Amino acid sequence: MIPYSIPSITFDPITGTINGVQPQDRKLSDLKGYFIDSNAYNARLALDNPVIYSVASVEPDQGDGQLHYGIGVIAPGQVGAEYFMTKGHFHAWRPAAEVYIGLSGEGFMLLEEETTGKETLLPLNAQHIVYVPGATAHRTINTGSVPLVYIGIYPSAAGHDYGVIAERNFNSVLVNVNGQSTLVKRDRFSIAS
Ligand code: PAN
Ligand code: ZN
Repeated sequence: MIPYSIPSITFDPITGTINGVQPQDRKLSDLKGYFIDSNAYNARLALDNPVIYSVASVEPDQGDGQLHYGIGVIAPGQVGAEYFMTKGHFHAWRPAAEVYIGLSGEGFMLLEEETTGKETLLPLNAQHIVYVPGATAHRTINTGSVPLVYIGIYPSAAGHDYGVIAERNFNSVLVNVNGQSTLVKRDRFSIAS
């Protein structure tokens, strides 16, 4: 017998579209306060309000043992020297880990452990896997010239805690310095650099 009640899901690894799933867009205006160069942010917003990233989420079920997943698409671009990126978050249920798999494009994941503040920057390109441990803030960053597309798979109970990062942001920023992706401590970054 074929279990028809479990749907077959298809996606496009280049556009990040999941058939039948409406993505949620995050526009530049939704990211107020996240980019370090507020002058560059305001100047860009005065021109237009592009979609910085979108996420198509699939939540098949809730409860113990269940998983949710989402395909993220981050547009290429910068605000000042800082690459387009996600807001980043902790999971509301701190022990919840997550697996990210790069599908297309070029970028990085910035991880920051909550208790130690330890930072890790890992490439997230096609065929890269990044394991995000529990209690670790995670942000995805597009350093390439085409959309960065990835899938994240996490416990259904994980939830999103955006508050801590919205308040204090990550300790470091990933910026383009003479064409090189460079991680700089937030408090040492100067706009002229
Ligand atoms: C991902 C993220 C996605 C968007 O599905 O939600 O990359 O990033 P923000 O949620 O930080 O805006 C995930 O990590 N879920 O847990
Ligand atoms: Zn997450």
